[in-house]
Order: sequence, then structure tokens, then C-alpha cells
Amino acid sequence: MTADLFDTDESPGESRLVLGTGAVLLRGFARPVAAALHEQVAAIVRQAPWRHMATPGGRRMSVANTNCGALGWVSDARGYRYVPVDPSSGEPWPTLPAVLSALAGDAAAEAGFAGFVPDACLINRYAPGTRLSLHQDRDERDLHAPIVSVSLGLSATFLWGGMSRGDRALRVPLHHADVVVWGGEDRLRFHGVLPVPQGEHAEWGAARVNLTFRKAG
Ligand code: MD3
Ligand code: FE
Repeated sequence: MTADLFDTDESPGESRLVLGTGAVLLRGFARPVAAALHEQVAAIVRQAPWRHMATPGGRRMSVANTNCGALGWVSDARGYRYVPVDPSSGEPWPTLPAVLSALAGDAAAEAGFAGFVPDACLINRYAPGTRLSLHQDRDERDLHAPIVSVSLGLSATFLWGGMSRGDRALRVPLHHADVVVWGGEDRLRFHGVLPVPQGEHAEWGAARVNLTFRKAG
């Protein structure tokens, strides 16, 4: 793995990096819609504010989150699941804005998953110092559908592991506007995020925000 393959930080262009048979990193893919994403996330957060959910074990998640779309991912003492109503407000989650669903569909198609229609968008916010420990995503009904992830704001190092928790993880830097599509054989890999370094992003401030689009129902 050469550093320059990953070093498109200062280049406004896009590039594509194949991480596995079902996983593709599309560097800068969200750049054309980055300002619209910022506006839409702000509107979603006005309706469904950031919160720190409880883990099933009773701890407060350090990552703050919210959702939009027909289904939203929640965690509480009863476990992890997708629900149509925001438990904080009793209202349905904000609708998935067209600019977000189009971005997810376009990225999936670019990675070979034509016809991806997400029904859930989990929005994670990492303050500097916040990490996400290694886990698998298996709360979705159809594990054949891909997941599309959009990184915004501060850069972070993504951990891309294997099929077992103890497998060595590859470290992949993710920057503002990078999009990753995970499907096929790579869908159930363990993954996580190293503590986000201190910093200040021009649009997003001292935060990394990640959108994950899924077919959850
Ligand atoms: C690889 N979020 O919300 S997105 C999560 O940056 C989550 O907020 C991280 O892991 C974040 O569950 C990583 C990238 C991602 C999402 C799902 C995957 C990578 C994945 C599923 C399988 C393999
Ligand atoms: Fe995950």
C-alpha cells in the first residue's frame, strides 16, 4: 500500500481504490454535493437532535448520532434495532433528502451495486478523541444489500478488519467527501474508527460526521 494512493487530501479530484472484492473507496465522490449535505444535515438535526444512545450494557455511546429515512438505528437496554419513530420525540425520523439518496445510489452503482435504494441513514458525529471500537454491522434484514458510507469534516483512520475480531485490521485514512461502498464478501467485516485527531474543519468545525446508508427493512 503506497502512501500516495491515499494522499489525495490536497487534490480536488476523485480517485477510486479497490479495498476488496465488494469494497470500493471513492475519494472525493461527495465533493460536488458537500455544501448541500451540510445544509441537509443541519435541517435533520433541527428535527431530530444529536443524542448519545445507551449501549445494551448501559454505557453512554461516545459517538453522537441521529437518523433520517423510513427507519433509524437505535441502541438501548433492549439491544440494537431499526425503528420508524425517533424515541426522543415520538415522531417519525426526518425523511431522507433526495440529495442524500441520490448520492448513495450513485456511489453504489459506481461500485457495481446498481439499484441500491436505502431506507435508513444513520448519521454519526465524532468529536475529537472519539473512537468507534471494532464491530460488525448485522442488524439489517438483508445482508446482501451494500452499505454506503460518506465521511464529512475532520479526517479519521478507519480500521478495516477481517471476518473475526482478532484478524489484523488495515488502516485506511478517510477524508472529507470520501465515500466507501461495502458489499458482497466484505459486508460482514469487522470495522471501526481510531480516535479522531483534534482539528477544525472549515464547514463542519471540530467534528467528523459520517453518513451510513443502508437497506435495513
Ligand atoms: C465495513 N460507522 O455506523 S462507516 C457504523 O465512520 C459504522 O461512523 C463508521 O461503522 C463511521 O456502523 C464506519 C463505514 C462502514 C460501515 C459499514 C461497514 C464500513 C463497513 C460494514 C461492513 C464493513
Ligand atoms: Fe459499522
